[in-house]
Amino acid sequence: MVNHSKTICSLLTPRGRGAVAVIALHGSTANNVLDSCFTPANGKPFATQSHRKIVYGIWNSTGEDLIVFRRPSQSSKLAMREGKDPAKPQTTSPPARQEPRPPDDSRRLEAPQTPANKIESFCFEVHCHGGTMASKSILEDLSSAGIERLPPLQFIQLTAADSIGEIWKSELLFALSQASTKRTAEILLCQLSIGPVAMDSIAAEIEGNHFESALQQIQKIQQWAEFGIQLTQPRIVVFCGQPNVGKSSLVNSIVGFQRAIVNEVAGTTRDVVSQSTAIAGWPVELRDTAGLRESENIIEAIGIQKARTEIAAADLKICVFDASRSWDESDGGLIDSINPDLVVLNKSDLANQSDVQDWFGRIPDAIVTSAESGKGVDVLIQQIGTRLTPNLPDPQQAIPISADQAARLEESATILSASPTNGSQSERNAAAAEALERLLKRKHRGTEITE
Ligand SMILES: Nc1nc2c(ncn2[C@@H]2O[C@H](COP(=O)(O)OP(=O)(O)OP(=O)(O)O)[C@@H](O)[C@H]2O)c(=O)[nH]1
Ligand SMILES: [Mg+2]
Repeated sequence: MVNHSKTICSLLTPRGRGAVAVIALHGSTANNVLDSCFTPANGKPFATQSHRKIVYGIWNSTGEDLIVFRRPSQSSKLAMREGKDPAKPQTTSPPARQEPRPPDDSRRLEAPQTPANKIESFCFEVHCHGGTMASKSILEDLSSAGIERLPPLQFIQLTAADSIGEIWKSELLFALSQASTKRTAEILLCQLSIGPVAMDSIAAEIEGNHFESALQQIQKIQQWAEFGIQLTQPRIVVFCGQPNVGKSSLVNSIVGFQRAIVNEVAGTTRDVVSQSTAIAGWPVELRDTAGLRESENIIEAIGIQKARTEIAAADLKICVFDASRSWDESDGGLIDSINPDLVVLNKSDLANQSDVQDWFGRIPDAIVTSAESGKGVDVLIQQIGTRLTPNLPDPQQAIPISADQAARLEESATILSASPTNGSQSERNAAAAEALERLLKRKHRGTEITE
């Protein structure tokens, strides 16, 4: 387990070039490191720069003009809510009188608010040029100064306020920054105003020992796990079938360029050829595979084995046939062994009407295409989109957006449902605390942060 008693940083903007790159720093030494790496135009050390102030200056090692923004840390946010500027020295007030504690069983369960693994200290964002070199140089300087670099999601989770809603929100923001299509970005943006509220409501129900109600709310969200995960993880669509039926040609036709080699020689595709794309606004990875047949050729046999592995793990299996030849018994065997989600009758431009009718008699919902002319490819694309997302959630429905969130809901629900309704108050409090822990994922973050 890593002990982050030191300051951490992360590149928050997604990979690749952009207009601006954002590097966040968090920890007790962040101000000192910035003082040594950056010269602010206003000449003030960072510990005395106001919160939410944009500080213009020069990054010393590269000479780049950039800005640094001081974000309030969680303890600062609390102070600001109370009307104090945490950057300014505060007059100390006498300690509040301690109320006597009620006996254990009658005490209202408190959600764990400030765990030992949080960083409570300086929090900055460096906004520099969006090219890869600018952020790389800054990150190298920070690393030389002893700041540990973390992946963005881990950084965001560790530095988020320690409420379930805030952590949920930080994960949504991260997912939004990684969204690869407009449709998924719109859904994630909408979730920002729904998910955290829903999670806070669940937490309140658990804290109030209303396990039944919390469970119902969790289960409603869990129903959309598969849908939500596909917003951040591309669905895998596998094209399979006998050799030379036009699998690679169809994949090329869908993505709009010659991704896979196409040739009249049967057995052209050997390895699995993947291509990311979007279908109906959903991120999708198309996988073209080797034609399925018995082969003596060792390389081709390995390719066929890989194809079978891909078929077994696919989210959507598309079995392609050559409609220009007659149906035979082996086609039925192939369909039985693959159990495809969609069947495509390709090479329709070469097929005669009676052959096509015969295929249709056996597979009535097959899609007829010609990769050569493009006919029917739009129907195939539309069918893939429909099959991948048969149901859409209500726009106001909170959804888990990652396998990790879905797993946390599941774990929490398991604890709540195992808690006996007639258990003692302290047992129910313990179950509630455990259920909240699971939602927060504090135990599972694998990283301990201390001041
Ligand atoms: N006329 C016609 N030819 C096609 C069509 N689709 C593919 N072809 C041709 O059929 C041959 C095989 O196409 P591929 O896309 O390589 O077929 P494949 O299923 O990927 O073949 P393997 O990789 O060997 O398994 C090529 O010569 C293509 O040009 C089609 O719809 N109509
Ligand atoms: Mg091929």
